[in-house]
Amino acid sequence: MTPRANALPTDAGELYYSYARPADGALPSLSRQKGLLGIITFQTGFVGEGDGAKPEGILQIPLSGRGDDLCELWKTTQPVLAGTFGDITYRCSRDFLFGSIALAVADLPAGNHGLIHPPLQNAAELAYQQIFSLLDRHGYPGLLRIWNFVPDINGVSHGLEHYRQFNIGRQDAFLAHNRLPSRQNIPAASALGSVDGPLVVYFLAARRNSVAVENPRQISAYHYPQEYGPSSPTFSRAGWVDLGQQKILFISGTASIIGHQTRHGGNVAAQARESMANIAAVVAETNRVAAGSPYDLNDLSYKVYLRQFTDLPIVRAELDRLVTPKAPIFYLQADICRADLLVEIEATAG
Ligand code: 3EB
Repeated sequence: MTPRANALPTDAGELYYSYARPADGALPSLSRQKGLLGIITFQTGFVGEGDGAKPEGILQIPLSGRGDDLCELWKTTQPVLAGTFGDITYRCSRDFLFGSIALAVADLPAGNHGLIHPPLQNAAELAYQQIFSLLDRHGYPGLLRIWNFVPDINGVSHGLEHYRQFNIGRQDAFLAHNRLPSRQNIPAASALGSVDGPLVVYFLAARRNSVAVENPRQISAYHYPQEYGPSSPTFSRAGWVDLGQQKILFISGTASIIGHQTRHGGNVAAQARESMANIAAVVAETNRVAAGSPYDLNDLSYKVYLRQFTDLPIVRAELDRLVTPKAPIFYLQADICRADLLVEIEATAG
């Protein structure tokens, strides 16, 4: 039997994620476990060992530090090798690659025309160019999921908001690597604001593409009109991947947007409900297009990013009404890519 186009071999390694709260000082030992692809911590402060070294495999995202003291772990069942490629640090198994890149954001001359690109455009283009070069070089073309942390995301320089600068550079890199003609090449993503520091991007890739899923209640982000910036954001609403025994659903950061417009400005409870209605629509769409057992909201693990961390009780009350208490929900403070958005929710199942 010939394998389906999006299926990995049936003996493919499996991919596991979890949100864990390591005991004080236990993070370094977690980073030494077998099959570890990556650990992400969102806490500020020291995560190293006695000698001051930060253990390999731990990525620290420069957020405000307000939020659940959890880390995100990605593991596989296969042996893992570590490497670097340009500014990227990665770990890979036969079937998967987890990587991260942190690029200082500076006014640098870009391209060979002596033009100065806005700093976040520059950094995004360089980061994504390096990511695609690595994936092409090592044969993991399927970018399954990507998380973007843009410093001062709603700040403005060179007359353009940092997020809008970022979108230009990101789209240019997709175009340069010929990744836009097929909409199946567009990954699920989240984009949040970090405190001042580098642009940080982390990602999961595989030997094959996931199936991109869009949301019928929303215009595809890559078709947003120019009122949101000169280049549209390059991400899909979700990606579903068939690994043989295992199927994984990655739902992108999801906000209170209908069509292309923000809804419920200033009302975080209504924004949380609308975001969950969008996630429910993406789940329904996945169930329609993907050949697997149907998902529902109770099958998902969630990460919730709040612009104002004091909104936590309001948002938690909304989610607790919609999702089983057994579902892992991880709350973090971060700025959101549109200045009028108060909450963004991402979800994963598998
Ligand atoms: C939106 O739907 C909300 O630019 O990669 C969510 C997830 C959002 C990913 C991105 C942006 C991104 O437009 C914002």
